[in-house]
Amino acid sequence: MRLSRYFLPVLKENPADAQIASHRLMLRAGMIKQASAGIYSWLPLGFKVLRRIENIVHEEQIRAGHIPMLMPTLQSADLWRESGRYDDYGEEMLRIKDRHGRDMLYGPTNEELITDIFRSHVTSYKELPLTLYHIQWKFRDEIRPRFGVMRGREFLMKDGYNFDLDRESALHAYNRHMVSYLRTYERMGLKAIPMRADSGPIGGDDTHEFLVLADTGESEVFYDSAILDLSMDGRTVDYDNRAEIAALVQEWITPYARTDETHDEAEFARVPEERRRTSRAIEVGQIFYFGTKYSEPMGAYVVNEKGGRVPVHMGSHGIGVSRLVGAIIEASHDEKGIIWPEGVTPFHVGIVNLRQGDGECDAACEQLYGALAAAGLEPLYDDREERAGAKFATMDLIGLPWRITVGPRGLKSGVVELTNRRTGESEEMKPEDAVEKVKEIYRPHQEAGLIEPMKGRYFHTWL
Ligand code: 5CA
Repeated sequence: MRLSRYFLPVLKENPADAQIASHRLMLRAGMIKQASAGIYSWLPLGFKVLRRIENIVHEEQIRAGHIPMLMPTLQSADLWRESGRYDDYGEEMLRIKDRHGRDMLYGPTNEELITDIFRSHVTSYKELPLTLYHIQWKFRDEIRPRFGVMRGREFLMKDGYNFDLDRESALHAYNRHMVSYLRTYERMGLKAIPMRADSGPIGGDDTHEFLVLADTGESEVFYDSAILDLSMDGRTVDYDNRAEIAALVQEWITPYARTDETHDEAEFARVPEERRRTSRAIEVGQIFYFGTKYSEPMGAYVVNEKGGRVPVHMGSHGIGVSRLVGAIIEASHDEKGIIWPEGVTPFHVGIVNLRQGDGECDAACEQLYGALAAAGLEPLYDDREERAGAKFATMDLIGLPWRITVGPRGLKSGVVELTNRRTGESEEMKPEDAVEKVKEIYRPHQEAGLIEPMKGRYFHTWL
């Protein structure tokens, strides 16, 4: 993309209403614009990051054997009356009447809708296990929407639902979700810690939240610092191997890690003192096993091997897709702006032309641009007639992890400069070496995907 043809409405001043770094930086970097309280338009740069995050979520869900689909945002109240949640859900649910006076609602979550789909089509144990998921906008009429996309009223969530014949198989689905989530967050450059949590209005006994440590987080957490040493390290896993998946989960849930709702002082005291930590944290996902809470009242039964009719065991599993954009920024920024992890960056590398209009500089930039695009990468070329300082400030603000600077002085000795946004370190090298180096940096990210690297397309296709 050439910046001269893009829409990147950066703000020079700090917006007055933004209290935390991610909100401030998303507004300043032209990623979002508030439409009304807790509701945002995603401008091109923000939309790109959102799509990158979605893609990683899709890839890791599909890898785990879960099946993508799409359910609507508006739901009929009747289904919620069947589960008994229409009255329970309270003020957070946005209730709407259509022209015929029928009660509708903007879905805050989808347990009822998916259970209805399941019961309409699945009747036998032979069709199990089954996990369906979608990534769709949700609405919760939060009393205090704040911190930008972090606590929105309209927000994008991945929600997945497993249907299993018995508790054991449903717990394997729970474990599969935990492992796929750990891989997902790691690919986004995040350390998200699974913590025993409280189930709230979703219900059920087994639930873990995934938390990213950050001073501005809304949750209070208590943990054993040993958990920070754990990593999936890109490990490949066999999702059908119950023992292997259970062992991985065990590894992650053994160190003490809880939110304030389930925190137990006596147990925490058994963690060696030097490893006891308390912190604020951002909840970026939650998984639940709730057995037959929805299948029984809604009649989602299957015939089992012995010919009996049994309610299916279910769980639901959510990732805060739009919240993740803010959470990643909270975890990765400095005073100059955002620092995108390579896995989610909106553009892979910035190209800064220090003397636009100079024949040699322009040609060198065009060549870099073409070579990077041919490698399946997306460069953002700042080809505007602007001062060098302004170009650097924009690149720093929008946080691309790598920048190639092209200037007349360097070109005289045949070099450009490759700069790392995180460390600020720069290295001079031949343009073709800079291309090779950037290709090498992104190779593991391209290979981590199930899908072909983008070849000038805006979206990956998953299906
Ligand atoms: N049905 C279950 C799982 S599918 C569910 O709704 N879980 S949840 O309530 O925990 O939401 C899942 C994730 O959505 C949360 O972990 C959080 O990251 C995100 N989320 C929840 N509320 C908001 C909000 N108001 N703004 C942005 N993200 C939110």
